[in-house]
Amino acid sequence: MVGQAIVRRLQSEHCTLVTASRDEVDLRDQAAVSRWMERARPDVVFHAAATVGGILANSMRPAEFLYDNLMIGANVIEAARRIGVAKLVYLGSSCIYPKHAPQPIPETALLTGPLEPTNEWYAVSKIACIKLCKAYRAQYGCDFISAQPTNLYGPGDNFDLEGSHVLPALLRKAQEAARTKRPLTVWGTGSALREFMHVDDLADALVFLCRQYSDAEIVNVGTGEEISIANLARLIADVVDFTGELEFDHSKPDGTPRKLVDVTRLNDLGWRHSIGLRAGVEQTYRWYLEQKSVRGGDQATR
Ligand code: GFB
Repeated sequence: MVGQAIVRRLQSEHCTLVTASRDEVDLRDQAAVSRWMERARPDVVFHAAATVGGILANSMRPAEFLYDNLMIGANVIEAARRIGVAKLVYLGSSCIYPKHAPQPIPETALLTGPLEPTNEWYAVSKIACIKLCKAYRAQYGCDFISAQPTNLYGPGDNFDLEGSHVLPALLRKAQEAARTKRPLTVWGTGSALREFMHVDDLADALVFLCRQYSDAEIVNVGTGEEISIANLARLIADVVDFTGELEFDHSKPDGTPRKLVDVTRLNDLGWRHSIGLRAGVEQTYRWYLEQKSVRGGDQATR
């Protein structure tokens, strides 16, 4: 999802795009990454690739989330240094911050307290690679920067109910509930607060940072606006035209109670998001329905 959005955004820039698809190169394989980097010799790298998933996938596949993301990050960062990449933009995540960080979360909250247990494996891999960028800047003078996006959504998202994040999951479940006239099941209590950003806004922010920012300090990328999961479910029900009951499944975890990033640093640099949540959800829902009709049934949902 993020890689495709960056490609869309860069199409209006004066540059030659080189992408590394999953079929082309396994980023966990150091030799394969080195070979690819030597051949492609990019000037700039946007490092968005990762093994990702929602709260359940994180809890059920801790080894993959830690190992894959450590390897992917270290391989790409080291190969970029070796061929002398002029700029690398590494994507972390808002889950790098402590579970009980002050809200909105400033960049300075990193490593000031224990992590949220449901995503600590993913968070540790992201923190390690953020530190790698910082260390490469200090020791080798590499202009490698690191952005921390908040919860993302948009076209290209994963709609698989086991592995996905909340927003695509609720879009799919609401659509199915409307069709079958059954209740919409929402995991947890609905009280957890989250911040959602459209992936096209993220891509725009990354291109902005790539141009404007060269510093060891990390930068949060978000909207500065939050919503409870219950209200997100209501908004999605409205977009999908689902008028039935919401059911809260208390056997599923809420995860971190609140996760709103402080975007002062990014705003002060001169960037602000432009896609509102409702408009973004409507556009994503249209994309989902188109995919479903093109690919047929559940094929669209991976
Ligand atoms: O999006 P999500 O899976 O990830 O869940 P996190 C957000 C909230 O939505 C949690 C609730 O409180 C979930 O219990 N939720 C309600 C649901 N219904 C559903 C549903 O059907 N599916 C899902 N998935 N959630 C992620 C991390 O945490 O944040 C990732 O696990 C990543 O590693 C991402 O860092 C940014 O926001 O809790």
